[in-house]
Amino acid sequence: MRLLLLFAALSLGAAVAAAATPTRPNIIVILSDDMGYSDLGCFGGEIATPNLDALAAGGVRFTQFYNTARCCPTRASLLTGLYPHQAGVGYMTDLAHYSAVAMINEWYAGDLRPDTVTLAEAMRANGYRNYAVGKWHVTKNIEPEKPRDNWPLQRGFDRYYGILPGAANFFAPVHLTRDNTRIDPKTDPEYPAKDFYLTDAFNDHAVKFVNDHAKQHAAQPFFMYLAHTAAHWPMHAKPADIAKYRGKYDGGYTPIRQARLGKMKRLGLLNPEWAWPAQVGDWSKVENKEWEARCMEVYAAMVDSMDQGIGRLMGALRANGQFENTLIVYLQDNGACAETPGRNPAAAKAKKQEAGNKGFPAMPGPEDTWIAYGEGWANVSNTPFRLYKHYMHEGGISTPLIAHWPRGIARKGALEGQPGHLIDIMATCVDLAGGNYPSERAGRPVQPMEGRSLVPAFAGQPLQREAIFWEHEGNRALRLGDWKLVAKGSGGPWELYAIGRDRTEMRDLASTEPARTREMIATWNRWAERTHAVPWPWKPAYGTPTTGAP
Ligand SMILES: [Ca+2]
Repeated sequence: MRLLLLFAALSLGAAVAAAATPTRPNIIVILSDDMGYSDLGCFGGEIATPNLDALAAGGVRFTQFYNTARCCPTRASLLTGLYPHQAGVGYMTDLAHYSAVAMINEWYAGDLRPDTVTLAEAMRANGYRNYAVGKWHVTKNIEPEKPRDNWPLQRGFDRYYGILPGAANFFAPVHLTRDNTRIDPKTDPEYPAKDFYLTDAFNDHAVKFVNDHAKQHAAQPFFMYLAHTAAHWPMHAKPADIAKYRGKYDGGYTPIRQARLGKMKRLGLLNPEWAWPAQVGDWSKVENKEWEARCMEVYAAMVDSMDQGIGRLMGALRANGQFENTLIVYLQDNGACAETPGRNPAAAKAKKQEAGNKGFPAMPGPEDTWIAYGEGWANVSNTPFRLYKHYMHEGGISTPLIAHWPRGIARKGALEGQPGHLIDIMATCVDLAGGNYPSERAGRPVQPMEGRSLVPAFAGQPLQREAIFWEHEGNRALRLGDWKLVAKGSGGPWELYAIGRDRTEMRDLASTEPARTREMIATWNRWAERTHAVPWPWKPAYGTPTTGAP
């Protein structure tokens, strides 16, 4: 059976290669930031995303694709094809995040390890030219006087335009970098935008790199990594985009969530067996409803703007005759974000004194605000799942994945239900590029990639996978077939869900399936030791029982 499946996969790859001119596709991986599972129109949302919806209609949507629930580990995992701890980013890159924990070993050091190969380095080994645009966030050395060995150009990319840390002011980013040079968006002669907006700048540079490539390197296929900061806080958007959503969210959380549930049902994204938790947040008790509704208006505008720019990128590919043979993969780096910047009046006041920020209750949107959209809207964004960014429950780790490639994907508009993970992107790219995965980097052996090529799944063929694993901040999980083991907090008890019929994680079966639970815990323990997730810096130490999750 395995041989037959392997043969089927190889035949598919060969058929794809034979049909293509040039034989290998360009590949563009688009990653967005801090968005929920049902924000896109093609996943049930009310936000206008016609371009991503068109990619979905012409390609395949993976409905059970997973990230690592947080910015840094997701990027480290995506870029290396490894679990984040193996890549050296067991937690975050930003040193401020480590103030509460002991940084105990090299696997939590917060910089890509030298014994890892990035997507660009692997694609270069296959003859591709490589472009990176957007948020990097896989090195702690973001200042120009620091070592640049983990900046994009030193990790295989030929061109780069973006920000090196994890968040930025969309109108005036302070860490904007072109190739190896820090630049000021207000005085950049190469991109003299009158009304600078970061999402536009990213999409415009993606278009520029595609056009330049067509002029200068047409004989070579390209790989592009386009990592948007939309829709990560601060809620910053252009007035015309915000105006499109004015009044749309005045009814609060529940009507929008109900509308999403209805649309998801129609799209075939909800299993009728699932129950779902009650809405988080009571609109009747929201004090400043106009402010709260504006948060979501701005969030929607940020996503809308990103989609508009992706449309311009699609247009550039079409104009260059590249659209048919470019694989575009879209996914999100973690679930919706319930973090609280700008939502606490006292903290906002301190921020105002520190940085001239108007803070609460200034209306979100403009440059001089720094506000997150909050837990109520995050819960709506993640409809129908529980919890958020940071957590290993489905609201933290679930992402839409759209794969669009006219010449290589025939199942237009299909939903693909096989689970997949970020680690699979490396395996997929290497598979399509020619199969070369470097065994050494700078004379040192590199860790082999962990993932599985998604190419068979593009055609509905099975992936040869046993399990997928997670750990972040002591939150942890294991997905094995239709079962999921998950825990919240470093001392939190393990929960077990029959994820096929309960993806919303409403019925914990750990006590009724003790043997299965024990076996899955043992499997997770073996993975955690092999990939260096343990020993971990969290308290309590792993395995120490507590009376409740922190
Ligand atoms: Ca993120």
